[in-house]
Amino acid sequence: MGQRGSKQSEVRVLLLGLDNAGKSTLLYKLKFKSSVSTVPTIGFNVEMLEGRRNGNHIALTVWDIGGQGKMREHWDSFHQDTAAIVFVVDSSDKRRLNEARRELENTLRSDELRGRPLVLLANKQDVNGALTVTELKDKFNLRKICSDRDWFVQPCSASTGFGVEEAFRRIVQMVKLPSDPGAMKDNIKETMHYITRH
Ligand code: G3D
Ligand code: MG
Repeated sequence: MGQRGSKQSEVRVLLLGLDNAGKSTLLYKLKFKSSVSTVPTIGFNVEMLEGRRNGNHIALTVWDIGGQGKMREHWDSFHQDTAAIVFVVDSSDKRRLNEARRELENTLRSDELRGRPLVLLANKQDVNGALTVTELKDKFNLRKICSDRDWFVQPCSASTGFGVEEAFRRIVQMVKLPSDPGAMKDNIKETMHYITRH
C-alpha cells in the first residue's frame, strides 16, 4: 500500500528487443545504478522498480524476457495487462536492423497490446557510428506503425548510463495506469474493436 495521501499503482512493463540489444544490462543499470555483467538471458529476468508520477508512487514490474528465438514464441503470454512496451534496439548493429523492425512490428500487432505506449530505446549510443534517433525513427517508420499509440524514442547507453535515467522517467510518465482518465473508455473501445474483428 502507498503512504497516507498517496496512491500506489502497480503496473507491468515489458522490456523487449532482440538478443544482445542490451535489455538485461539496462534493467540492472536501472536497478543497481551500476553495470552488472550479463549472460544471455535464458527464460526471463524480472525486477520491481519504483517511480513517482504526480506525487503518487508507481511500482513497475519490469519483465526482461529472453530475446532468443525459442523464448520469443512465449512473448504473447506476457502481453496481457501490460502498461507500456519498452523496446530496446542495438543502434550500432545495422545488420540486424530489419530483424529488429520486424520484431517490433509483430509486437505492436498484438491485440493485448493495443494502444499501449511504446518507449523505443536507441541503445549503444556510445558506439561509433550508432544510428541516431532520427535515423531509427525513419528506418522503423515509427510515425506510421505507432499512429494508434503514444510513443517516444530515447537515445541511451546501458553501459555508460547515458540517457538511462531519462528513459526511466519517460517510461514512468507514459505507463498506462488502470486509473488513468480515459482508461475505461479505451477498454470499451478495445472490446468493441475485438468484437468487430472476431
Ligand atoms: P540482452 O539482454 O538484450 O540480450 P545484454 O543484452 O544486456 O546481455 O547485452 C548484450 C551485450 O551488449 C553485452 O556485451 C553488453 O555488455 C553489451 N551492451 C549492452 N548495452 C550496451 C551499450 O549501451 N553499449 C555497449 N557498447 N555495449 C552494450 P557482452 O560483450 O557481455 O556480450
Ligand atoms: Mg538478456
